[in-house]
Amino acid sequence: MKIYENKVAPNPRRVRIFLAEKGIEVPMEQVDIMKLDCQTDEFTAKNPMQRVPVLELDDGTNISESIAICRYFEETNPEPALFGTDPVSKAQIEMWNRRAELNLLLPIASAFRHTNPAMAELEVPQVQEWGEANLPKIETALALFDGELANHDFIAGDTYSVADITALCGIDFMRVLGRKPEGFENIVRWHDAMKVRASYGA
Ligand SMILES: N[C@@H](CCC(=O)N[C@@H](CS)C(=O)NCC(=O)O)C(=O)O
Repeated sequence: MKIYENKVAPNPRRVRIFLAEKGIEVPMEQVDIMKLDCQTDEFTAKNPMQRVPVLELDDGTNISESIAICRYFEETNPEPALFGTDPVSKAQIEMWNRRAELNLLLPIASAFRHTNPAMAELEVPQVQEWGEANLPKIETALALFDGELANHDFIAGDTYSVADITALCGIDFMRVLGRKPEGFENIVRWHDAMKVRASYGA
């Protein structure tokens, strides 16, 4: 078993933090995104989406999409449960994880990939206006998460979950836009709590 990943990219970090929370160790192989190593024939055979992370099982099965990799490890190592424990918590975590992915991480990534000249080779076509159009979407999502965190310690209620991991990796990745979570006091409080978890540095 091995995970193809990249140490500075936000999606592979979701998997690293998830594994750290579970106490699972998996060998990692770095893929140089900026050298277009996700686009080689060899890598494309593992993931036709040409993205990291990819989990390669011992029988040669390849699993990509961060959340799918996390779900695999949730099944093999159920404790601590990070996808919920009962119908309601599972649905709430799914709901908030999707919001963190689609409404927060994706606009952050799109703003970066479409506005930064260094990403032009990776994001084709690179549309500056689309990148800029994503900036207000990020603020809307931050307000949504801040409002939720006014009532709960964690993104999806009162228990740490995969939704916290996705939101954290999105919010930390705002660094590429020069944006910190300042201005949203509940997010700052939650972020401070995330930073002291042992998994934060994974
Ligand atoms: N939906 C995928 C997204 C993966 C993704 O966008 N990975 C980025 C790094 S964060 C990547 O591999 N980029 C390589 C490229 O654009 O060529 C997931 O959840 O894992």
